[in-house]
This record gives sequence, structure tokens and C-alpha cells, in this order.
Amino acid sequence: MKNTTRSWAEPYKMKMVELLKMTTNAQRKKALKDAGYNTFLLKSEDVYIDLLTDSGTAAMSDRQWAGMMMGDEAYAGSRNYYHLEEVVKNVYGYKYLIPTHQGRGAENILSQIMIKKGDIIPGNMYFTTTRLHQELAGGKFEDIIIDEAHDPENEFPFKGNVDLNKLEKIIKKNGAKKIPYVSIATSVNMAGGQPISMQNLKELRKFTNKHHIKIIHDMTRVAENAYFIQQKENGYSNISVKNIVKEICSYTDGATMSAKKDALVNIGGFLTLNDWKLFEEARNLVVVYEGLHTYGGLAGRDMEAMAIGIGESVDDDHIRARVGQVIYLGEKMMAHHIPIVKPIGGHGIFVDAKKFLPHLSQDQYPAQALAAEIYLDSGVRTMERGIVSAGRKSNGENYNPKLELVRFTIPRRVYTQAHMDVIAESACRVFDKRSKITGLKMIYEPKYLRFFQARFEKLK
Ligand code: PLI
Repeated sequence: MKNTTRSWAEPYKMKMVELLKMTTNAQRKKALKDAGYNTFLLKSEDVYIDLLTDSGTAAMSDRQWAGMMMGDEAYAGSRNYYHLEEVVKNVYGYKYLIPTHQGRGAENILSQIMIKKGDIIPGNMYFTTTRLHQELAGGKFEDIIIDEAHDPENEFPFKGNVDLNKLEKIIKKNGAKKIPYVSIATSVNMAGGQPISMQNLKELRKFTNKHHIKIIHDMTRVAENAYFIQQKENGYSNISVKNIVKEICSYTDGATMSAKKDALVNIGGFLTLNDWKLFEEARNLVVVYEGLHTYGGLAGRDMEAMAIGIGESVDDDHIRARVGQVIYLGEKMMAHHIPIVKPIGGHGIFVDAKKFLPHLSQDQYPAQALAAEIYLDSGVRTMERGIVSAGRKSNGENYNPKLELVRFTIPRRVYTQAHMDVIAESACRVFDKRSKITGLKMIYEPKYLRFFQARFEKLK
């Protein structure tokens, strides 16, 4: 619940630390060149502060580590599976659970059981792996997020909202039968971690019920979304994040989860569904791709850590400190007039590379070039979220997204406020010499999810 009596300071203390290697500018220059100017290809030991992602990078609690020791490594019917099933039911309210090794494992199974060739999957902005699985299953993603989400300057508090008019047009044009489900992410990643409001979700539920269309929830960062609802939406300021999370889930028919984010584990995910028939199909398919339906590619200990992490993730003090740290960093950057996506989202700061480097065109990969430059300056590793991440359409054309961003993603419970200061200082230094930054040329492009492995050269 809203607590304004003290700052967002962390509700935990350190028990163990991991030592970091400090690098010189010359070492970083070489490492960057060897990595083809792609921060995904850097060796982690060459990184000082790693903001590549908040995925699988959280610090687990002593309770989670204790849970790891309680792993029941049975091939079938592990006690940790039943614990996880109970937690998913209690915290999120979904009925049936299929564990998977991570989020995309769940996306694969979901797409295969629900999407037919020629189907359309409307969603509140694409996510890389989600859209690819929809396409591989023969479907086509259509963006129905509100226009405000594509404008980094627009300060609307719920930029994750769906534009129901866009959805209605798709239904009118194609018929509801062509739409197996609407794909709704909480804390929309590619928009900058922007939340969807409860009101919008309720309206969407009403609308989809009318057309007998299901809603599948990408609940990877649902607790962060719930926190923004608590802070910004009328009527929720006295409701706990835990209860808001449960209400969000209640308006949807099932979910895919990458537990590597909100749920505070280093590996794990699941698919959860309310419909028994769909669950039966998913339970059958999981044995093909992941493992038996009571472990889904995970060790028993991983499921235990996830069950405990889910409980911790919806604690009000935890989530307030988590988002508080992100906002602290964002405000420091804004004070230096660095163009960032506003409002500040839940899991990181998204720098607007188009505005940061206005002298570069999008085909010179401004966000990729900026991420490289930040690493060179300070050893801080960030990630491109622009034209490289967006990839190509089936006809080979680039997607050319409106947003060309560098994501400074904050791992949960890992870095201190002093680290945030170092990151902000580096961003400011690079901003001050921005006119000297040159673009990049792509020299190697993999077929799928090119941002992970593409290589670049510096343009003169
Ligand atoms: O990385 P996975 O396979 O556990 O999850 C895929 C995935 C699905 N949905 C959303 C919204 C994600 O953010 C997501 C993964 N995100 C990554 C790896 C990230 O760095 O944002």
C-alpha cells in the first residue's frame, strides 16, 4: 500500500557479494570490437554494471536459496511442482499449470495449441519472442496499443492500454473467428515498461466477451504493472499489490510467464490456463518440447525457488523499492536533459536514441551505436530496443519501429544507489559528446531474433 513516510530504500540487506572486474578504456575498446558492437556478444566478465536485461539476473533471497535445498528431484510428481501449482493458484488465480524452462517455452506451446494458419493475434505492442512464436505457428501479430505508446514524450500514465477501436476494426475486417485470443502484456516491455490500467483491461474483457475471444496475458512483469495501478489509478491507492495482481489476472483466460523477471528466479517460466481442454493439449505438448508436465524443463529446486519468489514479488515494500530505484535513475538522467521514454516505466530507463543522436538515420542503428558507446565509456552494458530488435517482416522488409531505444534495464535486488549514480554519470558524459558518435553497419544478420547475434562495424 502507498507508504509515503520514508524513501523507497531496500527492504533487505546484503549477505553475500559478487566481485566485479574493473576494465580500462583500451580493454573495453577491444572487447567491443571483438563483440561486433553488439552488447549481447560481450563477455559478462568484461562488464562492470550489467543492465542488458532484468531477465534471470535477480538476486535470490535467503529463503529462495533455502528452498533450493528442498528440491525434490523426482522425474515425476515432484513436491516442488505441487507447491508451485498452489502458489500460482493462490497468487494469480489461474487454474492449471504447465511449467516451462522459461517464457518462450510457454509461448511456443501456447502458439501451437491456439493459433492456426491465417489467424490474427492482436496485442498491446509486440514482443520479440512472442511475435516470432505467433508467426512460426502461422499467425500474424497486429498492434492494438494506443498511439500514445509510440510517442516517448507523451506522459499518459497508462501507455500499455489497448485501443478498442483498433481491435474492433480488426474484428470487422477479419471476423472474430480468425482471432484465437488477444495477447495482453502487463508492463509493456517494448513501450518502455508501460502499464495497462485496470479500467482498460475491464473494458477489453467486456468487449472480448461479446465476441467470444479469449485474452492471454503475458504476465512477465505483472507486479510492476500492479504497482503503477496502485500509485496512479483511481480507487486503488489502498489496495495491496498482491490483490491488484489477482484482479488483473481475473480478467484474462490464461497466461505465459517468464519467471526470470518479476518472480525473482534465474531460470523458469510457465503456461497457465483456465480452460481444461486447452490445458490438456498443452500438457500433452509440453512433453515434446520441455519435459514431463510436472517439471517442464526445470529442476525441482528451480520450481521451489520460483514458488517462493512469486510470493516475494507481490510484496508492497519489495515492489516499491524495485520501481523506486528505476525512477531514481530516470530522474537523474532527466535532470541532465537526456531524452528518455516518459513516464518512467517499471523495469528500466529507455533512452530515446533518435533524439539522443539526431544526426544518425535509423538504418545507421542509432540505438545499437549508443549502447556500444555507453559500454565503451564506463563498462555499463545496455541493450538496443529499436530497428535491430524489431527484425524483418515475412517479405524481408525491416519493421522500422517508431521507437528506437536503448534500454538500461535494472536487475532486481542487485545494484545499489551508488551504482545508479555511476550509470547516470556515464549517460551524461556520453550525452555531452553525442555529436561525435558515428553510426554502425550490420555485417552479419541471423535469420531469427537477429538482435541476439548480429554483428556490426563502425561507420567512419
Ligand atoms: O526470456 P524468456 O524466454 O524467459 O521470456 C520471453 C519474454 C516474454 N515476454 C516478455 C514481455 C519478455 O520481456 C520476455 C523476455 N524478455 C527479455 C529476455 C528481456 O530482456 O526483456
